[in-house]
Amino acid sequence: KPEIDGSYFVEEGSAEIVNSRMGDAANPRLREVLGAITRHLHAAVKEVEPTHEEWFAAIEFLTKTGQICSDWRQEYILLSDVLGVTMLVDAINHRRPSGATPNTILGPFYVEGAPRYANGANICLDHKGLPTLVRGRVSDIEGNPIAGATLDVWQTNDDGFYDVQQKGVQPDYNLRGLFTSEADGRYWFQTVKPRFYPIPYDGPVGKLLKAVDRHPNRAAHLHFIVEAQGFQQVITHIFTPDCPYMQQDAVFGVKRELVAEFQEIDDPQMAAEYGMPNPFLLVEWDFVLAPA
Ligand code: MBD
Ligand code: FE
Repeated sequence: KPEIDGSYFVEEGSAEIVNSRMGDAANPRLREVLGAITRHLHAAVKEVEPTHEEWFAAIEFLTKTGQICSDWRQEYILLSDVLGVTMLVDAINHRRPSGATPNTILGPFYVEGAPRYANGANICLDHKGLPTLVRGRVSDIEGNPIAGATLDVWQTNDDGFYDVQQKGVQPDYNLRGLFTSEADGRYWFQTVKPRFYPIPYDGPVGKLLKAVDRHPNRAAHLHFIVEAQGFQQVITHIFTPDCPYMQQDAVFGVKRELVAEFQEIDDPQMAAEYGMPNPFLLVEWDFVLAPA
C-alpha cells in the first residue's frame, strides 16, 4: 500500500511507517533509539487519544521546561528526576559489585570549583543548623585504604536552600567543599544536619507535580562525588534516618544502603579534639570504591 495514503497510516502501524523512512546512512544506535521512542510515543498517543488542545499543551510544557530560567537551571533534569528516569538510567549504568557504595542522583545543584579544605574544616559558613561531624574511610572492595581520594560534598543550609538558590543571602560556597582522604583513607569534616526540602516547584515541573497531586519534597541528604585514580567515580548521597520523606522522595533517590545514623554525642573531649561544640551529631560513613 502506498504510505503516502494517510488512510492507512494509523491502521498499518504509524510508527513502523515513520521508522521505515530512516535511511541506510543513519547511525545504527540512533536508529534504534529514535525507533523505540517513536514506537512508544505513537502507542501512548493511540492510548490516550489527545485533543489538539491537549497535544499543544504538552508541546508548550516541554518548551517551557527547556527554557533557561536562571544561570543554573533549565528543567529537563528535574523532569527526568521526578519521572524516575534519572534513577533508572543510573541503575542501568552502575551495576556495582556488592559492597561498593551505590550511586544515586546528581541533581541540579552541583557546582564545580568549590573550595578545597583540609580535613576537619567546617563547610557551614552561615552557622545555622545542628553541628554535625562526618567522618569515615575511603577504601577499595577488599578494605584497603584509598589515599588521595577527592570527596566533593554539597548540601542545603538549615533553611532548605542551596547557596546557588540564595545568592547574596548565603555566603558563596556555603555548605560546599572538597576534601582529600589521608594516607589511611580517612576523611572528616564539620557540617550541619541536612533537612528535607522541596525541589524547585515554581517552574513547569513544579506545576506538573501539583497537577498530579504529588509533593515536591526530597528526603534530607548530603551530596557526594567521590573519585580516586583507578576507581569508578561515585555520585551519591548520605540520607538522614528520621526524615518524613524517606519513603517518598520526590525523585526516587533513596537507597537503603545510603541511610546513615546521626548519633548524638555528648563528649567534651571528643568535641574539643575535632573543634566541635558539645553536644554534636556524629555520622560515621565509609565509601567503598569499585575498580574502574
Ligand atoms: C535536589 O537537591 C536534588 O538533589 C535532586 C536530585 C533534585 C532536585 C533537587
Ligand atoms: Fe540535593
